[in-house]
Amino acid sequence: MSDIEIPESHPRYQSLLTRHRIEEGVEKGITSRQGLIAQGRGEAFDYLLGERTIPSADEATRAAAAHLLLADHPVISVNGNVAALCPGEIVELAAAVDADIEVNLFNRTDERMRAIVDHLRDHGADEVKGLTADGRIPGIDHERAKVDADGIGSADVVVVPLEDGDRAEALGAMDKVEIVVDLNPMSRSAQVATVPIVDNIVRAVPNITAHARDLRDAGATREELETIVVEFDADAALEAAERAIRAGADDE
Ligand code: PTJ
Repeated sequence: MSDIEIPESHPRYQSLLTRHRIEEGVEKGITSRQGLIAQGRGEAFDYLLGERTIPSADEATRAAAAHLLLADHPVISVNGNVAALCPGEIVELAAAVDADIEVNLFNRTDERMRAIVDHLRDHGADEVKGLTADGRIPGIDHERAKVDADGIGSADVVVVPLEDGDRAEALGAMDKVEIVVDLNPMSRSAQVATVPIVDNIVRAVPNITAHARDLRDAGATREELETIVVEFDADAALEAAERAIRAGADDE
């Protein structure tokens, strides 16, 4: 990831770096132009959250790590924004929890699919799924329905960052465990997620990896992981995030 010409001590460094990555993603044909708008929407929520991981998001991230360690076939879904913002971190997470990576796009074109697959390979991914597209998610009539049968099609746990709501709903209807990363706790995808992580993707992905490594290094048993999963309360996490955002707005 190329750097920007401002010092890391700049108070808006992270935010400016994130913008730069998205802009560069559009220039490279990885991110859609709609992705710029989605990023702007996310930034507004992040600003109100204080651009930090709130405690309820950290708890959700730990529950996500436990789900991924328990999974038989976990898959991380990647779109144009995720590929631009944290490609190396996605590859690291996949390695930490033995997950597949699959590209799945709302604005799907062959060129963007290939550009994203190549970009992820440049960041260390061995295999990237999504180009075969021999499976379909029932109940969706747009390009996001297209999945690999041996990828998202047969996954038991799917990480779906920055998603629009209807695929999130359809994956839930297929009885898959869904880990959603979305800065808007009121979005449909966050609302239907098994585990909603209300945090910026650039913080959430490395944080899931760190929790997964900690749990593994501590020798967590299946029973202990299952307890973390069962004790996680998605509604409470969404309420806590909404409260934090409203408090941030009141402070302005
Ligand atoms: O690459 P494609 O073609 O698959 O298209 C991807 C986008 C993101 C353009 C598409 O999925 C889309 O339009 O998404 P939405 O409906 O705008 O939803 C994106 C959600 O992600 C919104 O709720 C944003 O608040 C949230 N979001 C944006 N940036 C971030 C974020 N959440 C976490 N981290 C971010 N950096």
